[in-house]
Amino acid sequence: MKTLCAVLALVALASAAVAAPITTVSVDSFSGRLSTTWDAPKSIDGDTATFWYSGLAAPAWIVYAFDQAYEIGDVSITMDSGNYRKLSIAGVSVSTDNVNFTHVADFPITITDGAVTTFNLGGAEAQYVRIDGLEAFYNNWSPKYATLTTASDGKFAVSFAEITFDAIPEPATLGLLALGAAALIRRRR
Ligand SMILES: [Ca+2]
Repeated sequence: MKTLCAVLALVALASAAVAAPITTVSVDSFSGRLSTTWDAPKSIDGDTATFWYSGLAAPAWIVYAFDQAYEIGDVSITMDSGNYRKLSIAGVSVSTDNVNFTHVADFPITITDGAVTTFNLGGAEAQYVRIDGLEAFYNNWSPKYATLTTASDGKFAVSFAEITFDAIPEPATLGLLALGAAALIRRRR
């Protein structure tokens, strides 16, 4: 019974540790700059009413930087409301030196006003995460999805309101938690 309790305690601790929001995120660089109203840091200001708009300058891309390298789990993108060009496919790459980027995957993004899309990077190590706008939804003339190569007006642009990143705790952290749990269990005996 005590062993079962110990195992359950460890599982609970490990589960609780999975969601670890990275709060030290900054915009390292980005494409386009149509207006400071839609500047790139607006995508990490915690306000879903403000958004980054890449401007009419293909390709549309943005790089986020953390204070150190993390193993990245969930990434969530919140769509802006009312804008007529929205990111609908995000190409995601990671880097530890901001020079060599490794492509992780392309993720479809829900473009409904205010929609939150969460995808998982599977623990990819990154101090820098690059988002490439591969497809945008346009609803100014006739609604359509356009890619860099299919945009008929040659003015490809994307936008989104917020992005957040979660870190997967390192094994060392989990080890410390396990030691703490073991110590607690021992004290109770
Ligand atoms: Ca915002």
